[in-house]
Amino acid sequence: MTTSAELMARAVKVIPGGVNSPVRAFQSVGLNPRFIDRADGPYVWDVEGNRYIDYIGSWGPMILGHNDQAVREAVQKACERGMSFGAATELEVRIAEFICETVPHVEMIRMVNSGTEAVMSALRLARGFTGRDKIIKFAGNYHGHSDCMLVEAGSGVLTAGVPGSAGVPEGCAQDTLTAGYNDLESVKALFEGNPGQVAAVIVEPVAANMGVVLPAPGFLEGLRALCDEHGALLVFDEVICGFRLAYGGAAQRFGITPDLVTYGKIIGGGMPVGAFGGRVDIMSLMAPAGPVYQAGTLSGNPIAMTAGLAQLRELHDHPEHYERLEQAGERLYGGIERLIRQSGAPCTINHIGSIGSTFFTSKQVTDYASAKTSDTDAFARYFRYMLEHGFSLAPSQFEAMFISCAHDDAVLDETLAAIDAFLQG
Ligand code: KE4
Repeated sequence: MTTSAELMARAVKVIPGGVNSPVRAFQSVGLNPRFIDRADGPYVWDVEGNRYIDYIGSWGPMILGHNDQAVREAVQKACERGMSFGAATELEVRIAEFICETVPHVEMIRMVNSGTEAVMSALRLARGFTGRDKIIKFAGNYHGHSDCMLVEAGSGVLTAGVPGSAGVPEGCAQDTLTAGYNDLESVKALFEGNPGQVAAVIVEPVAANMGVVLPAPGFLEGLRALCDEHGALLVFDEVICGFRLAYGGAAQRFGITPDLVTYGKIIGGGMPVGAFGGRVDIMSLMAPAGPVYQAGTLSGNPIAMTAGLAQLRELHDHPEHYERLEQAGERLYGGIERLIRQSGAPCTINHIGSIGSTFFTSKQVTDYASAKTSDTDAFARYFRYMLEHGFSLAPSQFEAMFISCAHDDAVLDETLAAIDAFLQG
């Protein structure tokens, strides 16, 4: 039997940092990553055979639980008909029709292969539709790794962004403006400071990449009004929230209609799928129907579409799944809230539905600045304790916990008991 440590020693020789996505390297928690061998229901097993109750859920896609029978059997059957054709298929029509029929604000949709690709394409489309170049994003929001989204706030609120990664040209950063999450005044100032130049505002309607941070009352409504006032598009990045906070995502939960929406994760049922969609008058500008170019060899791949459609059908046809996710979220996150109060630990928790984050700070976390007051060393101690006791959490303070439909009350209560023991320790 090989061990995670042995695999990591081999991996770092042939894969940068030993992983295909940085957060998996466990760097912020100072541990060797666990290499996962298999998963089922609420559980994952590492290569040494250790079982964990899993709250990563592949970062969101596994909302039904790992190895869901309906999704697995549909994929197994689809594989017998061939893996990929590079040609139009009925499956792509069916999943697009299904989403357009069941998600009111999606009149047309284009499949891609990741959330990053969905966001990159949606922003190009917004620029093509409006003829404008600038994009407003929010500090602490993550929208994938396309150049114009790997940008940090400039020195002053009104200044252009600065590259947030090596390799991002100044030229890319200059058209990305950064506002404060839940700070409508900062958005107003950017619009007024860049009159007639803002193509779109892109927002995580519930932030989950600085840890979970909820929109303040009126924040999303304010963004909608500002975009309407200034002729910019409102883009909801629902890569995490989509089909999770409700079948219709945050847009449905908060009753706000975006002009464009981006999806990932759940829409693929565990396969690499992203998508962007929205108003037909905007989407119609996408090639080959219009002048905004975008393409993808494996976009709409039949196996991926099969997994996605099977998952979306299960979620849409059984609304009781969302009732369960709400109950489970209340049980777990409400339970953590109670344990924090009882222990007096310097922690706080934000949660909505089946996602939540425990912050190691006494401050209320309402934006990026308050999220950053968290004690990441304390989080790392918590993470290590939970891992050693059989719980797989996201290896970063600034990520979310994901509950699936497979997390029953016994699993949630076992989790609460472990957290209680940690907080009492
Ligand atoms: P992908 O390109 O990783 O499929 O999606 C990018 C993306 C876009 N928008 C939002 C709101 C996202 O959360 C993401 C990706 N989420 C991270 C987890 N915070 C993926 C995990 C990882 O990077 O490995």
